[in-house]
Amino acid sequence: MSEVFKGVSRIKYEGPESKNPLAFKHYNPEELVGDKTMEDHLRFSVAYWHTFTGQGVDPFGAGTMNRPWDQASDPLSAAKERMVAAFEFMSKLGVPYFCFHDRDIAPEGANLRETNKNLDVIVDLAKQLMKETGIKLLWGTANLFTHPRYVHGAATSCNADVFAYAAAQVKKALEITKELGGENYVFWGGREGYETLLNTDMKLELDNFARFLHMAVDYAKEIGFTGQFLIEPKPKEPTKHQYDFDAASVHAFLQKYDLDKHFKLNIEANHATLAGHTFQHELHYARINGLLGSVDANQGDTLLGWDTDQMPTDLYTTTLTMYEILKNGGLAPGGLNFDAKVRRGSFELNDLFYGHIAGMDAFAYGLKVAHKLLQSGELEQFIEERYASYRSGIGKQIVDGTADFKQLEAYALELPEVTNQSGRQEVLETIINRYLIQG
Ligand code: XUL
Ligand code: CO
Repeated sequence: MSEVFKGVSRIKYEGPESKNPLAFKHYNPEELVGDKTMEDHLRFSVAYWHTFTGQGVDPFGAGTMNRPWDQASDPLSAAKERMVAAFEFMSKLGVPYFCFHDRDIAPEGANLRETNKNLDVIVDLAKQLMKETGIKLLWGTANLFTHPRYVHGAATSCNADVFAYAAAQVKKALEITKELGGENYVFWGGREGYETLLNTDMKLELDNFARFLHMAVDYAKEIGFTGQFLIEPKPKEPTKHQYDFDAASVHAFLQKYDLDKHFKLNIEANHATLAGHTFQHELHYARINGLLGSVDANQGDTLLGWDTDQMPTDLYTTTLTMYEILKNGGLAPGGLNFDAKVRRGSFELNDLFYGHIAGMDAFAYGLKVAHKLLQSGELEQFIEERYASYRSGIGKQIVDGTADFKQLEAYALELPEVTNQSGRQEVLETIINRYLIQG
């Protein structure tokens, strides 16, 4: 297929004053922030499904997207044209990584054998294009939610045949992820959950889910796949209650089933808010538990109660996200994957560039601000002082584990009235605003 994104050349950095919608205002890949380049800090990835496969369908309306590759005569030819166009787009955008589900890149055939053959054809093409462009695979995954066979779940289905089919699909997805040098492998369990407990054996489903993940770990070992395994929490949608509800519930699950050494988390902004948390809460919880592996970068809409997967443009959130990522020592081998789609009304091809440039600039800006904020140590200093009572006296005894209830009672009985200090939330929010405005 000839050039698809005509009239667009490699997107360049033009600086904050630029008004060119096809230029970066803040993302300057080679620019050093601290000891790393922006490119190395941010590890941007394009999500194949939203950007190349999504057609702008919603529950009330048909697709709206102008996507020349969808005009091809048959699904396999469309998949090839789509892949070539994807690499043209990603090269012009200058992103180092992409991510896919098996079914985004190649169509299902009449049976699993044919489907796997289709995948092999497209994986060969992807391999060649990756070699030509230098673009790498951040992660692969299997789509265990679209096909009607997964109506009752995949690894948590009530039907053992479905469990087996899902296992075969993940086996193949692991093989192709390895083949393409994928640095991670993601499990997102959109159908792993239930609609009603009236028909659900929750204990068996959870045990089976763990069995499935252990099998994946064993198979990865067997074939020598050394990428990082990631679980992506989400509380609901499409299933009413999803088992991987949020970072804390996945953490408990991993610990219970002895999987915590093998998995980290892929935290997604809009999933955090659906779970009633801020994005920063989920990132922070994962980080302090050594589980922050990768990020699906997007944003929701406070007025809408579902996963709108919008391009992340909110600078406050990108700043606090990068603050957590810097405190995590970065994300590698994970990255920032734009699990985000342009709005249904943004159906022109160039909207794909505008959307990604907006997200990349918002994260580059957030990175710069978060770096300055961290260097200043203003927030850390405040928190350190706030907890000073645990560094000496009775507080130190509590932390060292040498105090017990009887000792604490004796101490409390002798205490004069307790005095507390202000949490000064507004002062701290003003500090963030100061750095945000300065840029
Ligand atoms: C769905 C979602 C998925 C995962 C990969 O909400 O985020 O696209 O990122 O399966
Ligand atoms: Co996601």
